[in-house]
Amino acid sequence: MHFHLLTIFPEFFVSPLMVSLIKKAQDKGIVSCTVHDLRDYAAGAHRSTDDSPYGGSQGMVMKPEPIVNALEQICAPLVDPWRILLSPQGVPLSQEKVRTLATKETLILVCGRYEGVDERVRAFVDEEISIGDYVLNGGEAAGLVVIDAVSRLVPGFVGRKESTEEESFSDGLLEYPQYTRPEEFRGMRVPEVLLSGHHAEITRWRRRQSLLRTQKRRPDLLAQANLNEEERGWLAQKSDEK
Ligand code: J9T
Repeated sequence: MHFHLLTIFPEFFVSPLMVSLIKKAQDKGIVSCTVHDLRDYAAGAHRSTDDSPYGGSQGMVMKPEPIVNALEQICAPLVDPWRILLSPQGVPLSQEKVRTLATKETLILVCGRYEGVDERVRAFVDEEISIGDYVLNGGEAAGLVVIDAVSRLVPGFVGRKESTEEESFSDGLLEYPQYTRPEEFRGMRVPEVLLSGHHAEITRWRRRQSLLRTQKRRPDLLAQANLNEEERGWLAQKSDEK
């Protein structure tokens, strides 16, 4: 999986991409991240990448030429690059979207600044993605979120297959509670079933905890989740008990 980031702040990406699993994945050669400075694609003595908005208002707007020049030059030698503009106006990022993005060979992530990019840039990208309903100073942090979420689905990125598959959202439910040593911490004990060694019971307990937690915290997710009749019945009974 190849990621290309287009930004006016290339330094932003130095340390986040140099630590932990994303660093290991790059060392292993299963992921590559290339950061492009938009200034390198800007014309004029000042190589400016932004300008004041037509019609007037506060702030600056990113000029179209540096972004489109960069997209054209970077994409020219690539096979089927998928170009994404990160913006609060985009399609919300979800695990399903992440899975689709992980099927691409190369993602080009255009990081805009808070005030916005010239509208005509949108004609040169394949899609626009938002990481949530809030505003950032720039698309850089959003670009990192996309890289983080997508790269962990690249085969070989996470050690064990289960660790990606079992976690929250992969089956549309929140994750069950996790515990490690000690058995008792500040008066709170680890649930007995987890100490029992009965694998079938542990699996059932975890599934039910996932169901309860999702019902309580994210009922919107539960409506979409893949539950069987028995699970739906059990949950209905649980909420009647309250
Ligand atoms: C400037 O970019 C943003 O503010 C942004 C990008 C992607 N998702 C968001 N929610 C915000």
